[in-house]
Amino acid sequence: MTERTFIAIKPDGVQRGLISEIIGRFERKGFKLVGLKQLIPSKELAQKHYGVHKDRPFFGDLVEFISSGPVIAMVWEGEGVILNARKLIGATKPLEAEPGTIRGDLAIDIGRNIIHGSDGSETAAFEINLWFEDSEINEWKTSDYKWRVES
Ligand code: D4T
Repeated sequence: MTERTFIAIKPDGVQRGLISEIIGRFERKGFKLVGLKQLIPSKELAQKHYGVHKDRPFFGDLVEFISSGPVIAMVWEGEGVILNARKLIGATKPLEAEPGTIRGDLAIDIGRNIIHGSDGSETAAFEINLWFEDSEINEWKTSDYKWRVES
């Protein structure tokens, strides 16, 4: 099923110069970028985004970290993109993430795990709506679509 997911390169990924490396993996897989912007998230946005973790001991540090510098916020579209993006990203703890995944290849620490991806369809809808206006998301077709998806 064609669906959309919210992906964010966190401040550590941006500072470490990993934007093109990360975006390239999603592009090469064949997913389509339909929304992209750089912003320094407000504390309020970070708190809403991580609202499910508000009672966890790491919540304060997490909000502080996410709002500490520029983030690349993106919406990616494609067949099964929500679950597949989580596979490309790898486990939350980078030392447990398999080699070949983004976190498995590029990160060490859970508090500096460089990328976020929505974990299900409801979360994806909530997060896309939280980070993007409808007018910031583009409907388009790649010219080589038929070489990626039989249709
Ligand atoms: P995100 O949401 O950032 O893509 O991460 P995950 O979906 O893979 O993992 P999560 O929601 O369980 O954690 C959110 C975020 O909090 C940080 N974190 C998490 C942390 O700093 N310490 C911790 O003990 C946990 C569990 C890392 C990711």
